[in-house]
Amino acid sequence: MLVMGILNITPDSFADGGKYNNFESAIRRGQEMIAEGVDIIDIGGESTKPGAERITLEEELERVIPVIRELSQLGIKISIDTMRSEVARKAIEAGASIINDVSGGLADPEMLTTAAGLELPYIAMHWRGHSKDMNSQAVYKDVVSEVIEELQERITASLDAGIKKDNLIIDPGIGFAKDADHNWAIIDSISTFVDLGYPVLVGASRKRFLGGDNPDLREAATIALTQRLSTTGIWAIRVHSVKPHKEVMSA
Ligand code: PMM
Repeated sequence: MLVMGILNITPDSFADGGKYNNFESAIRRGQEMIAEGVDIIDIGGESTKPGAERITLEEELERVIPVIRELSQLGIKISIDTMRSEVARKAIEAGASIINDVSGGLADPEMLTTAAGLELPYIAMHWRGHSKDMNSQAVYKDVVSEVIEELQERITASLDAGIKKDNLIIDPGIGFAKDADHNWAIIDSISTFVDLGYPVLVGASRKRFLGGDNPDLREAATIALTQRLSTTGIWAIRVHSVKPHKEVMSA
């Protein structure tokens, strides 16, 4: 199982907002993660926490591109966490090699064809709408089968747009239009997602359902979850801290 380290260059992400909000601190954090053995660094400029407002394209590019350019020179694999095809394209030019789209192609009609044209891995996450109103969309009769069904639609759309099967990665979207019970139901059934035949990424790190109002206090639960997921056949976890996850995986 690979470890994808989170680098949010945002003033307001729920767990690390503001910590790496300038070029120097972002590069320092990237270097730290590399020293700790991270496999992929996921760089994002737009917060997707519940209720977050969108930022402009220009703002997103200004935040992520210089950091991608610098860190990619250190030889680390970089994914760009964006819903915008233009950001994806420029991030790839700057040195990123994976597109991580939390909207699974739903936010930008150009995203899937852009990803297909770039011929690089594309992560399609389960998503029901922008952060501003996603909590009201956390309504399911059977969360696992509905998320699987909606992800299947994104898989079909991705393949139809020309993304190669070997380049497609799926993510159940923990915390996106899902309450705590929904998240736990998905985690309990993660093998159903693995059985779809695509690499599975899980991003649960420090999210609210892991307990407590202070995201830093959710770290112990995140590490325990990594240990649990490490035997399920998923491809990667997306986490804020790297070393403790590496350690618990090899314990
Ligand atoms: N979660 C967040 C942002 N990007 N990408 C993927 N693929 N999966 C996730 O679960 C995911 C993501 C929000 O969390 P953050 O604010 O800690 O980055």
